Amino acid sequence: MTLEGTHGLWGDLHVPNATPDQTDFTVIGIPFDGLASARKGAALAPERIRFWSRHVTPFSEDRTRLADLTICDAGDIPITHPARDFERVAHYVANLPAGIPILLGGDHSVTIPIFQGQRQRFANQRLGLLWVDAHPDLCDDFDGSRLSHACVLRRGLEFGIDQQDVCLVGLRSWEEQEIDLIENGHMHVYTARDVSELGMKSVAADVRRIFSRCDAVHVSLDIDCLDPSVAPGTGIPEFGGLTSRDVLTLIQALQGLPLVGLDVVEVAPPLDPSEATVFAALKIIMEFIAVVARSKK
Ligand SMILES: [Mn+2]
Repeated sequence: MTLEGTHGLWGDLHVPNATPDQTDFTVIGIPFDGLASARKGAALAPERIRFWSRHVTPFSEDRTRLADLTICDAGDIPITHPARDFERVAHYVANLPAGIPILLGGDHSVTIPIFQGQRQRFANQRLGLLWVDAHPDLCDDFDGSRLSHACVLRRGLEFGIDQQDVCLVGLRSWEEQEIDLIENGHMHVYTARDVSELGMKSVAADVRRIFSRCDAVHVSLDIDCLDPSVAPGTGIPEFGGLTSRDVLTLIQALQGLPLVGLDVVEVAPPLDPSEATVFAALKIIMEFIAVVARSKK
């Protein structure tokens, strides 16, 4: 193993000098953690995930060959002034061509403009949202900010994502201002304890059924959905989380659905010297790519 990597960028899937209209996926890093409420570090995730992407193989765990698919790694969109620069992210996402964006946070606030962009990109279509997270991020305002990483899904609903087309999986932590929407709203909620008691196969089958009526499905995955014993490198680790197998089962169950995007957020490399959290994110991304590869066959 050399320091440069055993493979090229993204396990050899990256095509140098390609543009997003020429590839199956577009990778975009958003290295920003200015709206994380507790521990920071997620701004360093895109660089570390890309670095280790040279050490993953172009196969999924079930030996799906990924080499037929292509990635354009479009680099990073820097955020210095969120109110202004989030507009750039939303505009970029809204105007992407047909391929599937894979967005690397950053704290979860970067998903606010991603939702905005996806809502515009699939205007007049039924856009489903799979939210995999320890937290629902449904606060209207947090620490004086409406762009906080605790307000992400609330903003997404305001952009016009229908509550009935939202599935939340892995939840286990709540703020007072979120309780009413969780208990009296119309979203589909599967807590981490539900997953433990029902089994992820059963939960994933529900999720598939709910999204089967959607025209497009975006996946937003906060790495803190995982139990901190397997992914400690995140701002707010929450005890009692999903297993790594749970998350893979959920991702793999998405096969055949009209997937239109993935964001992976809240990976904070400085908080996990083992970098297992970075590798968890990479595995999730590569298995997501494999789902698309199998759907194309
Ligand atoms: Mn979270």
